Amino acid sequence: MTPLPTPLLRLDVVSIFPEYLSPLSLSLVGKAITSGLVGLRVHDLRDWTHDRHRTVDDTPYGGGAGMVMKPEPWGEALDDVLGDDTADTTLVVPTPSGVPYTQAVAASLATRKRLVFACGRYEGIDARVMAYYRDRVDTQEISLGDYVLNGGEVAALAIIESVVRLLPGVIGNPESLVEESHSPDLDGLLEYPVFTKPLEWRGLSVPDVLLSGHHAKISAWRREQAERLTSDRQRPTV
Ligand code: 6GU
Repeated sequence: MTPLPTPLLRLDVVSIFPEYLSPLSLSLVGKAITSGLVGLRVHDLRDWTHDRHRTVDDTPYGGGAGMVMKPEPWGEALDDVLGDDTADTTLVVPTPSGVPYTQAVAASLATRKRLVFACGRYEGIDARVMAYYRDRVDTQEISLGDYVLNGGEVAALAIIESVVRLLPGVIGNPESLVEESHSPDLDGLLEYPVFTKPLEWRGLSVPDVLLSGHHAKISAWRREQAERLTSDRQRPTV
């Protein structure tokens, strides 16, 4: 693999747990980074604090349980990390109150030059931080789904993996992006079940049609399986 002079996509992640992002050095994403296709920098938010305890949180105005992330470290961190040129940059803020994440959102993020992830913890980041940056850079608050994680790091990992695999040159055979669940080519259908050798395993056989060599029949069977699965899982189609 020859390193590219400039990466296709630059990623910055700001977190109080930079080690949480270490899986990004593995597998396809890791390869995309070491090959130079993707640039990754992980930053510790506490590097932008100025007190002895490196404080990033405080109690919420109005009361209530939990702590809120202070705006000042975030402001200093994001000013530094974003820099002056925010063209083609998206600030991604993972939060359970964000817009639902879908393959279409992944595809649109994959067209950007730069993604900066602001990973909050506790009860969230002081809302003025998002209000401030929304006016200055494309900002997307994104939720992975209707459940609560302890912070944005796991969501950032999921978003980064789903975006990076869409970049040209990351997946060996780009055909495999076409016929997968949630790909636009499948009209919202989930992927059909797949089989490999051996022909019989623990008394279970591979469906005969897949051995027939009859491509039209195989396509029809796969479509029917995908439709049944999508309806069984109560998933919408396009
Ligand atoms: Cl993006 N962040 C957090 N903290 N929790 C979540 C989430 C994101 N998506 C679902 N739950």
